[in-house]
Amino acid sequence: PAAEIAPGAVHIPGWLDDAAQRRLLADCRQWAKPPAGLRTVRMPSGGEMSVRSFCLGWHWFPYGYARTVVDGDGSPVKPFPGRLGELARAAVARAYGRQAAAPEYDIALVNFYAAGSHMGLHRDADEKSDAPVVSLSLGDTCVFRFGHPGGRTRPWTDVELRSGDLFVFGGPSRLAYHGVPRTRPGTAPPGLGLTGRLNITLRVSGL
Ligand code: MD3
Ligand code: FE
Repeated sequence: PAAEIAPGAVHIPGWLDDAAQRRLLADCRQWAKPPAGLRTVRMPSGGEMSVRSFCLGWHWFPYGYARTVVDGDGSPVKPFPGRLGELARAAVARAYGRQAAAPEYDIALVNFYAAGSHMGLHRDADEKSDAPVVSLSLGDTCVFRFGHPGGRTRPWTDVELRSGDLFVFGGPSRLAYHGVPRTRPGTAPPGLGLTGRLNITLRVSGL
């Protein structure tokens, strides 16, 4: 059953079936290869993120978007596949029902969480569009923390995200603080063949 965690933040457990999860994972394994493959993100402060990431369509770096891996191997970012655009539109329709204006999704940002990886509370404010962000989870279950737009303070809601879950963040939730305090290593579906967690976010750059 779908759950609205906050206005505009809709969680649909088990949206991707086993076959769709396996296909998305196989695609991610290809996209993660060099050039413009999976990399560690270094923050302006000098610290490194514990998750590793790659992008399609536009390359995210702290804090902006570029067409090349400006903070890595310098390669052009791989193209955004039309298939992921269709998946994003289907996800938004599933979460909100039919929408008036359907924007063109043009970014995939994929995060890999090995055991022990986490993501601190942050906002996604580098896109120049207020279109909803679509999140798809594969592999290990995680604890996802959803706060509010006012800062890294309580109240927040912790939700377990499992392999195949869809989460759509739009409207008043688009600029809310959120993060992943922990994953639960060893909880991935046995048939999937993934050690760790992958999160795929689909976004509209507005660029
Ligand atoms: C709420 N990723 O890539 S997905 C990120 O699981 C990110 O890897 C987390 O936060 C992950 O920026 C959380 C859920 C998510 C993604 C984007 C959002 C929630 C969001 C954008 C706005 C509001
Ligand atoms: Fe985020």
